[in-house]
Amino acid sequence: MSYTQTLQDTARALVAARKGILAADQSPRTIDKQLEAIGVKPTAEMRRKYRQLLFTTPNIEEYVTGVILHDGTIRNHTDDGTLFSDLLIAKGIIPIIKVDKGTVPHTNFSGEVLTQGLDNLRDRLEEYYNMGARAAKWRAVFTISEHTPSEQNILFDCMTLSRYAALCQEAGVVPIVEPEVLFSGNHSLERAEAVTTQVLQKLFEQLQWYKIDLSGVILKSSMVLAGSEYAQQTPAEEVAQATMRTFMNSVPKEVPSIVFLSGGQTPQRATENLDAIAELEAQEGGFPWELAFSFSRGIEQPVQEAWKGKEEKVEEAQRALIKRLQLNSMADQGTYDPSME
Ligand code: 5MM
Repeated sequence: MSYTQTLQDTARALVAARKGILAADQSPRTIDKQLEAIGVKPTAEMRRKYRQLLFTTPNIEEYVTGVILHDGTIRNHTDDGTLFSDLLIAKGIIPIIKVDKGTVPHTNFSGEVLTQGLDNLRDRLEEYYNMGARAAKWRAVFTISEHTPSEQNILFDCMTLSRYAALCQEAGVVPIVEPEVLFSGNHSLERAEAVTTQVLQKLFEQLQWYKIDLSGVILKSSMVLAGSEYAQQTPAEEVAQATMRTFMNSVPKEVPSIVFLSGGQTPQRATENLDAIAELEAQEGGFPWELAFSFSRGIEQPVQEAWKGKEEKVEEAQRALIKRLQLNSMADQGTYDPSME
């Protein structure tokens, strides 16, 4: 690969209007569970076939600016021997590499996890850059309960995200920082907003303290909504208001863009909430950041259900992918309607 871009160019390119980022970076453990759920025996070959189905979808580049890949996937090939990263670049899609190594229990803090993966990260980023990656992703995970997240958990993960961001920028790679506040739980909307605000304020305090260039960072965030087990589920308009209020209270304007994870919401609900955010943006006359989708389950669930590992269903699954991307593209502009489902 021989293309280069500045951090700011890459960050801008990743949130082009009407497009989003496909998060196809499930770890082998997660994708295997997803394959088993659709009746497919989980093997390295079926994981490869599934990613090939996604990345060879005709016209995917009309809706997708970047694809997040796991280490195993960026090294993988199509049937004709083309590296997945080269295939994406040829379509004008930026390969993004997930560089965290997942979570481990936070010793002395029951129910909490820390994200690991800083070992050898400088060398790994250099290798990924040479493979065409121009952005990376690191996900920290926060669980809301009566006693969590603890201040210690938030601080440690935000410091780690800052170190990751510094190494990325040094390597010419845009850090996508993903502090995911989990949707699962029985917390209220107010609690979700308070926790997300606390996490984001600490994150940006740490990023600035470690001298990260915020103009070359993308935030990947949860939407702010009551927990999945909470009796009163949050309507889309309230999700939009709470989410944007949270960002206004915590995300500096120098950050060029914010992308959303779907977090276990149904694909339709994630799209409806994205649409409500875009409608609010139009009413308010704009927000300081470009906003876009970066869903995994919210895009891929219908694709997996259509495919079920069957060769003869590949085209149908690709149509399901394009449909979900089109709906999210419309939601990104505030022109989605549930009747389009
Ligand atoms: C694809 O899921 C990513 C992480 O997977 P592992 O847990 O297997 O490491 C995840 O980081 C993803 O990129 C984002 O969180 C968005 O995923 P959802 O499904 O929430 O949109």
